[in-house]
Amino acid sequence: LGKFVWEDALRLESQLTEDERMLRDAAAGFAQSTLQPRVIAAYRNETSAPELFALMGEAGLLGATLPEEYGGLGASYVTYGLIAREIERVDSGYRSMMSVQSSLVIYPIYAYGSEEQRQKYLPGLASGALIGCFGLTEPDAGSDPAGMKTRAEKTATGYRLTGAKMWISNSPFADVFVVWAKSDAHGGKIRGFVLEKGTKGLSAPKIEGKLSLRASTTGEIVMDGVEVGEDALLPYVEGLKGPFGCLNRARYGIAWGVMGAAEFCWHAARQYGLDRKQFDKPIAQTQLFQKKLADMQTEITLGLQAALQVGRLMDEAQGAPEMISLIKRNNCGKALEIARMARDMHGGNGIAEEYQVIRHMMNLETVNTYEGTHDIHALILGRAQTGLQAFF
Ligand code: TGC
Ligand code: FAD
Repeated sequence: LGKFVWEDALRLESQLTEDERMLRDAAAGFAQSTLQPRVIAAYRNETSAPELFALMGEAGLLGATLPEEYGGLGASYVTYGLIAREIERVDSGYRSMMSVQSSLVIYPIYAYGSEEQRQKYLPGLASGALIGCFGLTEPDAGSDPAGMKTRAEKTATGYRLTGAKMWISNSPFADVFVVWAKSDAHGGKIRGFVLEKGTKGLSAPKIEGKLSLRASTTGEIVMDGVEVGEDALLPYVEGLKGPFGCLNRARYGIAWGVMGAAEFCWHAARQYGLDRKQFDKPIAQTQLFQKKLADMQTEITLGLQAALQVGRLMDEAQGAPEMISLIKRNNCGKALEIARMARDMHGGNGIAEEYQVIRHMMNLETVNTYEGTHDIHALILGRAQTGLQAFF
């Protein structure tokens, strides 16, 4: 009979390649040495940290799946997931900064961009010299992005963009803005545009007062007649499948990432239960406490196995969007429950920043909502099994 390792119950470790383990260890080293020491104060003070992009780039954490010729590592989707897990073990906001840059900015420029656009932006984005953001959501179009109002009108030399995007990660300090707009010149179809900071009419005010994801900076994108050349259009995609192609990758990374946050909370709760005594015994020696630990261990182990399976399928170009909805929805929901449970198991200390579980809990409320809410992914899965559309 084999040995049972409590923190790796189904031996995920043995299912990874040597390369995957090596890149995962490098990401874990970066996350613990560079991100962990700053996160408590960054969250408390809602600190903007654009300088982290260059550090992440140097550590090879941006655009990991991008081919080497454009500045990436040419790594597998499993590796990308493992990186997300290590960063989110520290904070969902830092993982957000990384995944927007990798899946929502680098990916569309690589997949839908011209060779000139690839050469112009990708090396800088992969090194972190350039910071990107992704504008899909609007004040009146969140779960239903087809309802967007942002318009691109044709001009003699290119396009004029008018509209507003809301809740955009990284936008206040972004250099490169991938935005989605309905284009009159393309029969009102949704098209992607790459805008650059400093262009007349483009601004990105910061959204203040978030009580979740405070280590990541979020803003609006205001486009007041922003004029760009023909070369700003992403030529090779049309319609909602453009932004959704990017979201597939980001949602997949989130499914791994939230398991990192959940693992942090689980391990912290276990240790706290071993150290803390009430009624003359460690609270970890009570049945209720152990049941909670068993539930955490079970859900995390299953969530990681599911993420690994989807990653392997993506690496074989066999991943389907509905598989990604399943793991994004379930892993976010379970991670949020685990963080709330860990908060409870820490008693009063659970609300203190020093113990960190309440920060993860607050962050996971955002992660459960963005990139398709928990319920929107249920509707995607409901449609896939009934053939019936329940959105409207
Ligand atoms: P629907 O009719 O289903 O589809 C329209 C077109 O899009 C195609 N499509 C997809 N293509 C690739 N991958 C997918 N996952 C796709 N889903 C749909 C579809 O084939 C169709 O193509 P075509 O060629 O026939 O036109 O669209 P719908 O309007 O009914 O949408 C329904 C719904 C609810 C599924 C969708 O709108 C949705 O997923 N809503 C959630 C919105 C969302 O996820 N927003 C995310 C914003 S970005 C963000 O949150 C970043 S936070 C990141 C961070 O900080 O880490
Ligand atoms: P709504 O769509 O208004 O949803 C409100 C509630 O109604 C939810 O519970 C939802 O599940 C429910 N609901 C909606 N439609 C239905 C339906 N048909 N049936 C049943 N229930 C329904 N967006 C970007 O484009 N880029 C970013 O970088 C980005 N970063 C973000 C960062 C943060 C911190 C946050 C909070 C959000 C970010 N978003 C970003 C936006 C995010 O994707 C949206 O908030 C999300 O898609 C939900 O849209 P909404 O907020 O408009 O909520």
